[in-house]
Amino acid sequence: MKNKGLVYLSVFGSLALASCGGGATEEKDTHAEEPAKEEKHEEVAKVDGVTEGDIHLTNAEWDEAQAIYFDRCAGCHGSTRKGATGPHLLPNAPEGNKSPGTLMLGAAGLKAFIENGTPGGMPEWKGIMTDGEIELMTRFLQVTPPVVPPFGMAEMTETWKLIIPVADRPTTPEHDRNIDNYFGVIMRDAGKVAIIDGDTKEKLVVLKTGFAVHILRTSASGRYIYSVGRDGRITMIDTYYETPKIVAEVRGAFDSRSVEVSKFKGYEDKYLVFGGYSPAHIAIMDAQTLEPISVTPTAGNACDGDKEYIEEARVASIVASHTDPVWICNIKERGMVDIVDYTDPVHPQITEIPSARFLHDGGWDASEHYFLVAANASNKIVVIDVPNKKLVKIIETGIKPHPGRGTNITLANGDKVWVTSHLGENKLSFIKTNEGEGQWTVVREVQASGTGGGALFVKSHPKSKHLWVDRTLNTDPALNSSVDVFNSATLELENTITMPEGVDGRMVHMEYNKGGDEVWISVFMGAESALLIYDDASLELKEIIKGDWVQNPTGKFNVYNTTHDIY
Ligand code: DHE
Repeated sequence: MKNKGLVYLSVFGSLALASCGGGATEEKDTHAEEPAKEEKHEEVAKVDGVTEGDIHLTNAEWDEAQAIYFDRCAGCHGSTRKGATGPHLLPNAPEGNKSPGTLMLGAAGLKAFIENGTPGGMPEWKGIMTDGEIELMTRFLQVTPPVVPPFGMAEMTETWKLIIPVADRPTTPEHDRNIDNYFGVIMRDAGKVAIIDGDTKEKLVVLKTGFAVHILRTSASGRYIYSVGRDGRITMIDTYYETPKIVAEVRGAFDSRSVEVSKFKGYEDKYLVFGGYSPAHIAIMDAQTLEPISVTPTAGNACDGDKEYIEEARVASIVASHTDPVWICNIKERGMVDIVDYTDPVHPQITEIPSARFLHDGGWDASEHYFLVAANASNKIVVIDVPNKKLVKIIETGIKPHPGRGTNITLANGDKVWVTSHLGENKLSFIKTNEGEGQWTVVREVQASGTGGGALFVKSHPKSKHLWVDRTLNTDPALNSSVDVFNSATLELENTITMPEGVDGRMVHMEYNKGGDEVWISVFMGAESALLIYDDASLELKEIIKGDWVQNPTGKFNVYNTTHDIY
């Protein structure tokens, strides 16, 4: 085998570094760091590929396979292929691990898994990946995986770029628009974020923000929008400008999914927290400039007391408390809920609460006192009492709960419930959150249309009488291209919203406007991307936002609702 370490840099080094710190602000801007990328490729060109036994990949194939793995597989199988919610993909099974090594599966076995998926939740990649890409992955997965190079404070600080210092930014908005009703919309595959005025539906700007942006969060004041993507890059957008601008960037890791800010009184717009997938760590930055302040690795023992030490303990969802100066960071593989006190951001005090393995996504109950998070591969929802830093309960709900941030509604009998959908089965579970009989139990279960799971997100609003549920990952095209709308008091299905003419793809992720009377839905993974805007009372389609710039939109985040955790 030849020099894989060097080649490894081409994805975990240049791909993200080239996209970070270049000061790219407007769509047409180019990245000042392109030469760095070329330098790395020159370095890579010196070696002649990777050979192990009978398996050979050229340099170009190795780079392509890493990029495909990073994009399609790392989320479930881990950046180092040691396994996460999905099994390991190492040539030989580690001792005691029941999943066979990839060499034992061979090219034919791997091809069958990749093409057909598994009942356990692995998608079918045939039709999404080409036959050539699938064949390439069968070779890549049979050779030793690359090693993650170090990425700590020094590397992070090197990528930090303060594009517009605080003193040079406007002190008041340069416009009369209603920032509270701005929407940040992610164009995942284009690596861009669009800022749309929710009142007028005008696109204000489309900004280059990095590879496969995953989520957006807003500062406590609502002024700044932060994006984070699969290249670990955080981009900070200032909405005070007439045309919103990128004012700072930094890369927090090679791969990530989450970012949040300090929201407690006295700490508004002060600190930002970043969750690394690879390397797995919690990084704290200055929320005004993105200057790195500290980094804390998250490796450690698993929650269930079996003394298993987990190196790749990725940081999944993060929420900010409104009642205490803390963030709640969910350490996926270890099943630990970390309550991070940011009063001393250089040495943050972390209280670890053991819960259940494979923590993923979650959100607040209506009181913003309890945080509920899915331990998706354990089929559980974990409830945390945040001010008291205590585990309240672990609740079995169904196969692979996937709530997004969940949503809070009030049932006809007065029960306040937090809702989760499921990826693995057709079930919505309603967990009672207010005091009284049945608190922290599933008090209702309801099925959406058709059969099978594939639901990713649920959404309602305190002013709404509706609960919206997507089915994005269901294999039935009729279901993945529609959204069910339930009466939020009776839980009767009121309507199934189907794809309007001239739009094609899957429906994903609902977001309300500030007033709570409009719902925005993304259409992606099809021939004609769009944003659909529905009237929440009549369920009529109000507007379709389309155009060359609308490219595979995924998450949308209303400034007011995101700042105040309204869902
Ligand atoms: Fe997500 C939230 C991780 C696939 C769209 N996603 C999250 C969060 C995590 C996560 C940890 C919670 C962040 C928070 O609240 O701080 N997502 C992952 C994965 O690891 C996974 C399974 C595979 C991967 O490689 O990324 C994955 N996610 C997807 C998708 O395929 C989606 C539909 C499109 C995409 O971006 O690739 C997708 N995830 C989203 C969205 C949110 C999200 C829109 C934010 C929901 C919200 O309302 O807050």
